Amino acid sequence: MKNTLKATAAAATLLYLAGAAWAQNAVVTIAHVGPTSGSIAHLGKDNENGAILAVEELNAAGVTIGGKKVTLKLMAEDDAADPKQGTAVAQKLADSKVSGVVGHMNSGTTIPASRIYNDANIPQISPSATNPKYTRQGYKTAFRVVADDTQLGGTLGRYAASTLKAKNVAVIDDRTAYGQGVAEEFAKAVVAAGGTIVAKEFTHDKAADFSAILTTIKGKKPDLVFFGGMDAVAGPMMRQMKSLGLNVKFMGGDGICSAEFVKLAAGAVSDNQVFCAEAGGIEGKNKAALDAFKVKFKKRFGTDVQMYAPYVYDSVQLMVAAMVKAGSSDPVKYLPALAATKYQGITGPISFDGKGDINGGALTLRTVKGGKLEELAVIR
Ligand code: ABU
Repeated sequence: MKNTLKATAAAATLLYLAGAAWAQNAVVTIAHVGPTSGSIAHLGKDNENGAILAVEELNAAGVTIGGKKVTLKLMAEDDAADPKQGTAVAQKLADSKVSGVVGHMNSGTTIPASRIYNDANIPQISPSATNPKYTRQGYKTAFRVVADDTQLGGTLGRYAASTLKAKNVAVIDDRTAYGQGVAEEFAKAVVAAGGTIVAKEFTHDKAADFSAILTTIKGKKPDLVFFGGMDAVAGPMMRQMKSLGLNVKFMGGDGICSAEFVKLAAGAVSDNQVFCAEAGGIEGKNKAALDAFKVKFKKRFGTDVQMYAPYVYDSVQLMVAAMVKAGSSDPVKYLPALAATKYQGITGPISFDGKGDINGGALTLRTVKGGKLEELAVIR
């Protein structure tokens, strides 16, 4: 009995102390949304970790908004890369009146969620959704810090036809907003550069057996296969291509440009057979900050950056910088400062055009060599 009373008193003291600390600082809630469950959870978690690191560092450095010290709180949500779950999460965040949202990761969740954030006047920055439609809906709350699929698909299509000299090209997509969009842009660019699309097939984002479509494609004798989709599907697809003897060049957008793809496709990839592009890029001396981030990230989470964690980190940082500049975390007050952002991030300079897209977005073209992704060029 005595011990129970003691424990209760200790807990009450702790709660009182925590409450006192909390009371000193106003709490500003920023949300992050990505698929932290399902087949691309490794990418969702990568993004979420970028947000965690930014919030931890900002809180450690101290954030003052409108003359008041604030504590940032991260509300991290899982949309499982599912459009329905994405809108349910967006509604939850709108009801919670978060100050801003960084996410979602996928175009298929980002686009439907963006209507909910716009209706609730909550600023949203996507660090990785590349379907152009996201910023073409006229929403003042929608921002993107990476290049879009017009740039990605277009650049890859031109590279396939002009540099790799692919004449006959097969295209597969996973029927998601991202996969379908990037594949269409790629095919348009191939044709414009003089190539021929000899096959157009589709699968879905949870598929594991591609033998039927790959057999059809093999019969069309392509010299390159493009896949619009994510690494979790592309890895096994590459292995099945090898099993079928379809040993041609393989290309994809940012969705396959990860260490996870290389791991999943291990043993099926020859040097200079695979080409992909990340929807961002940085060169020269500006790279030092990104390299330092990667070291810090590994130390904090014990894992390497997969893909877009640095873009999430920058998104959180620049969102908070806009609040500081506006002297308010009220979206109505800081949204103009966000739209007018001129931010030097670890991923490069970030400012937005009238649609909310990054000005001068770059791409990093990569190939797989010696079992590792290797940079070929940064293209603007
Ligand atoms: N950009 C590739 C991954 C995210 C998406 O756009 O669906």
